[in-house]
Amino acid sequence: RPRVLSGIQPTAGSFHLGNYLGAVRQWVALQETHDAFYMVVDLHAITIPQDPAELRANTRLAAAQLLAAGLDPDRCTLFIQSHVPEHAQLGWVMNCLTGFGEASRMTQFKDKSAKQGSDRTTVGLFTYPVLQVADILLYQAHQVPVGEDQRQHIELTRDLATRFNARLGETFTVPEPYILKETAKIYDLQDPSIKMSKSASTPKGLINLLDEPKTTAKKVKSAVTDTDTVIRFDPAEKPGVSNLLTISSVLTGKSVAELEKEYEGKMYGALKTDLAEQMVEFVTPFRERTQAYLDDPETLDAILAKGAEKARAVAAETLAQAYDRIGFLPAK
Ligand code: AQP
Repeated sequence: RPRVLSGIQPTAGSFHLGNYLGAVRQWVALQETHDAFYMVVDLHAITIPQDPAELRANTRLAAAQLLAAGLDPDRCTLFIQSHVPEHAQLGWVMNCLTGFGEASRMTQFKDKSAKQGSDRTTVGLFTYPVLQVADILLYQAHQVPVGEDQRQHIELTRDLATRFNARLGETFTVPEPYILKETAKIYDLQDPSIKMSKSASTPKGLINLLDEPKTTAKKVKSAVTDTDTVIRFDPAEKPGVSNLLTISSVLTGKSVAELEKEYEGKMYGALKTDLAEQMVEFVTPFRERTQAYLDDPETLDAILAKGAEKARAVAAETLAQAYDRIGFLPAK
């Protein structure tokens, strides 16, 4: 079985619809066909300041949401990044292999640091893509299911794996991004020119999966469309409507072409009302399942402990091989 690896941040509150459609949904599907490793990336979360109690709670919350979304601990390995110390260890190695200019070209860092200002931007945020390289290479992943915003980081991973292999001998699998075209980028409901994102979206433009279903329905109904009336998939001319069609297509399992046909001659309100209903149908059981995992932290922690053990076995083997190639003297 080919292997996949991906991660998600333990965000305060809730995953958003972009996280789910762009990444987590694919994770659920891939556990059937791949040897799948998925993690909550708490090491990445501390690139910005975190309250310790909240970070702990958000880490459990993220794991609970992943299980609620359909990850099955019998079919995949689900773990917390900091439970596997090899991530930080290989992360350092990768830092020493990365050019400063190369890291400086990462557009996510440029965007985020420009917003935060240099005094509030940590060196950790700067090297976070390099830690991500280590995350992926430790598991010899063939594919990395992510949204479009992560493509550049997967490219960096390929470059560093190739560089290490060329200098020190074949060690790492060079991974491919796994990005589904249709859902690679879900857009903000209020400003469909930007991606839906926890840091850039306005509250009304961001669908949090754990919001009250009523709030979700309201946000969908007040989504920005355009002054035309035709329901047609045309991301350049009609980004708002196209975004709604994409979301509805995934939630109903109908193709966008089928939906276009269904809404022929109908107004935007019809699409929004239906989508609001589809969203409520999706988030209601998702919320309940998440809560059930949160109500039983012992079971949740046991799943994560088992996941960490499985992950560590793989990560330790890769790290030992990398350390050997580098020339580190083995501890006796
Ligand atoms: N709008 C999106 N469309 C498609 N995929 C998306 N992803 C994020 N936003 C979209 C994908 O979700 C996965 C997890 O990303 P993350 O851990 O970076 O989660 P996040 O920090 O909550 O994502 P944000 O909202 O994008 O954070 P900020 O605003 O801090 O940048 C990834 O695979 C990502 O591609």
